[in-house]
Amino acid sequence: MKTQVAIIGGGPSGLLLSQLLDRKGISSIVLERQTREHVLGRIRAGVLERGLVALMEEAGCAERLHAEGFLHDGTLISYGDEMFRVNFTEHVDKPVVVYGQTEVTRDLYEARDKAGGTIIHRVENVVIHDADSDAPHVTYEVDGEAQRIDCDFIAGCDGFHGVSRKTIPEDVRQEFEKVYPFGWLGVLSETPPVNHELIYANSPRGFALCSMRNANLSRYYIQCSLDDKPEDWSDEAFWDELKKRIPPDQAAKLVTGPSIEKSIAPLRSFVTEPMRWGRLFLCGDAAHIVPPTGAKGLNTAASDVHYLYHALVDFYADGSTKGIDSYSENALARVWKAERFSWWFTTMMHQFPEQSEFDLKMQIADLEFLRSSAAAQKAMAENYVGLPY
Ligand code: FAS
Ligand code: PHB
Repeated sequence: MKTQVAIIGGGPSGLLLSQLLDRKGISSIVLERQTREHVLGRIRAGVLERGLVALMEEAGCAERLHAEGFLHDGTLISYGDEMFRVNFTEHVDKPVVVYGQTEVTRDLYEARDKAGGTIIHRVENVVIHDADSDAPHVTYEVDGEAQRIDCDFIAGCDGFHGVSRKTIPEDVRQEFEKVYPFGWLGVLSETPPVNHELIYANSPRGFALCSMRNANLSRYYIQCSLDDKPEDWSDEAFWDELKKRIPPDQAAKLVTGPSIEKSIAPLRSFVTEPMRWGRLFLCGDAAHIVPPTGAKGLNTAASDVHYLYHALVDFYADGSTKGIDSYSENALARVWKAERFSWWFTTMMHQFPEQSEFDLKMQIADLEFLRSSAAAQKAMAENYVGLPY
C-alpha cells in the first residue's frame, strides 16, 4: 500500500490528524494495535481546551461536542474545609468544555468512517523503516500476514508505550522524567455530579477530584498508593474516602452509586526531545506525558496535531519545509509550558510521602496566594483554559 502519511496509533492524536489531513486532500492510513471497542472502552480525559474544540470544529467533528459538552467558566479548589473559585472567563474570557475523551475519540472514528478513511485495527509488530530517508515505510502484520505501507511521512501517535519514540536512536533522543510517588484511583458512576463545576481538593488525607461527563455520569478520583489495585477498593470504601477529602457541605450532598468503571493511573511527567527524526514526527503521549491534574494530556496532544497538520499542509501545498523543520521546536515550546503547569498544580494539590512541615506550609501558602491574588488566578486561568498555539 502507499499513502502520503502513515499514522501509527488510532487514539485521539492519530484520528484527529488523519481527519484534518483528509479535509485538505492529504491521504493517510491509521494503524491501531487494539480493536475499536478496546480504544473506546478507555476512560481518560474530561476537559477540552478551546484549541482542541477549534480543531474538532475544523475537522467537522464538533456537532455532538457542542450539543452535549458542558461549558465551564471556572473551577473550585478546596483545602481543608475552605473552598474558593477560580473564574476563567473573568480573567481570560475563555471557558473550557467538559466532554469525555472517549466521546472525542468516538466522534473522530465516526467521521473517519463517514469519509471512507482507512483505519486498520489489531495490527501487530509495527516497524518503522528508513525514517531518516526521503522514502520511509512501515511494516506490520494483521492476522499473521505481513503488510507494508510506503509513505512520505510517518506520524507517531502511538502513545507512551508505542514503537515510534523508540525508533529514534538513543543517541539522538534526550528524555526527561519525573515519576510521582502516588497514583489516581478513578471511578465512573451513573450519578449526578456533586457540583456543576469541578472540585480539585487538597486534603491531609490526599488529593481528590470531582468531575463529570454529563448530568447523570460523574467521574471522581482520589490520590492512592502505587501499591493499590482497583480491586483493593470497594465502592463503599471509595465513597467514604472521597467524602473525607472534600468540604463537608459537598460531601453531604454527594450522590453515590455503583462504579461502572474503576482504574488506577500512575502519574509521571515525561518529555522526549526532539519530537522529529527525519520523516518521523511524534505527537501526543508518544512524546510527552503529564500528571492529569492540569487536564493537559489530551489537550497538549491536540496542539502537537495542530503544528504537524499545518506543517504537512504547507509542504504539500508548495513544498515548503518551514513547518516540518520547525515542528519539534514549536511543539516543545508549548509542551514544556504544559509540563510546568501540570507539575505545579500536582505539587500544590497532593500529599507527598516525604514532605516536611515546611513543604506543607508552602502548599498552604501557594493555595492562599492563589485564593487572594487576581494575578495568580489569571495565571492559573491562562494555563488551565489553554495557552495559545
Ligand atoms: P493514546 O495513548 O490515547 O493513543 C495511542 C494509541 O496508539 C492507542 O490506541 C494504542 O492502542 C495505539 N498503539 C500503541 N502502540 C501501538 C503500536 N505499536 N502500533 C499501533 N498502535 C499502537 N489526560 C487528561 O487530560 N486527563 C485525564 O484525566 C487523563 N487520564 C488518563 C488516564 C490514563 C490511564 C492514561 C494512560 C492517560 C490519561 N490522560 C489523561 C492522558 C490521555 O488522555 C492522553 O493524553 C491521550 O490519550 C493522548 O492521546 P494519544 O496521543 O492519541 O495517545
Ligand atoms: C476528568 O474528568 O477525567 C478529569 C478532569 C480534569 C482533570 C483530570 C481528569 O484535571
